Amino acid sequence: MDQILEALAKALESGDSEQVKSHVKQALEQNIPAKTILESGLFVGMDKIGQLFQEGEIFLPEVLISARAMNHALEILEPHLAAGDQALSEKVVLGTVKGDLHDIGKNIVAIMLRGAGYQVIDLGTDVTPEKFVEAVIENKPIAVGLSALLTTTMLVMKEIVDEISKAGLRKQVKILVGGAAVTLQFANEIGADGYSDNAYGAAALLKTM
Ligand code: B1M
Repeated sequence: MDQILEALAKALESGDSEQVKSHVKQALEQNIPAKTILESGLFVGMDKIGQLFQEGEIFLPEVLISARAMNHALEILEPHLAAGDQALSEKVVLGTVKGDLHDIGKNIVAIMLRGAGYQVIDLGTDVTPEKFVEAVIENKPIAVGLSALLTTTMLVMKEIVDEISKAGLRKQVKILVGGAAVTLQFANEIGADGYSDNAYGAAALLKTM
């Protein structure tokens, strides 16, 4: 098991989509749980990419290529990650905030929420506060999920909470925040209802709200 996950992390690090897809399939054939493949293979590779990028060993194009390979891997893993239990009619509006293009974590959160039975309205990346407000009015979700990976863009989360309040919609929706830069303390400071540092926690937390 360790060998295949190690090979998967390495393939992701080198941005080799074909190898990544093949290793993910092999790992599933070996009955390695999807959650383990994600956490002990793909996340390990992605963390290494982040480290190399920070040290100036690799540059944005390489990061982007690995991110694409990660999204291919997620497509294969999605049916195995999402248990797809009872279909709830409740909706969740989800997006990466304005100025931020990171969507891998947000996509995993979407998979876990769908798996928990929520209907996810995924607004994508670089989503303005106005778009979040429009989506709440249009879809009447029970919750809004905000993702941000940058210390600069996490500040937009406060703008979104404020815009939702100004539109008189705050009591209608729970606001859940997450992403590498975000902390529980920050979530409390901006008046969000919940914070999770991972996608599984996000779905579980919503169930308790
Ligand atoms: Co960027 N990037 N990046 N990047 N990138 C980081 C975040 C960085 C930490 C890298 C580094 O320097 N070590 C750094 C941020 C520094 C900071 O602000 N503190 C950084 C930077 C600086 C940048 C640029 C500014 C670089 C530049 O242009 N000079 C630029 C910004 C572009 C923009 O957004 N405007 C940029 C660009 C990119 C790419 C486009 C090349 C690419 C993104 C591609 C894509 O997403 N489609 C990219 C990538 C891939 C990364 C790293 C390497 C990996 C991010 C990732 O996908 N992680 C990242 C380094 C790192 O994080 N180690 C880095 C895997 C993912 C599963 O984790 O997203 O944290 P994460 O999601 C987790 C949890 O956080 C949580 O659940 C997920 C799964 O468990 N979660 C939630 C996420 N959202 C949630 C929402 C919730 C609840 C939980 O509730 C709603």
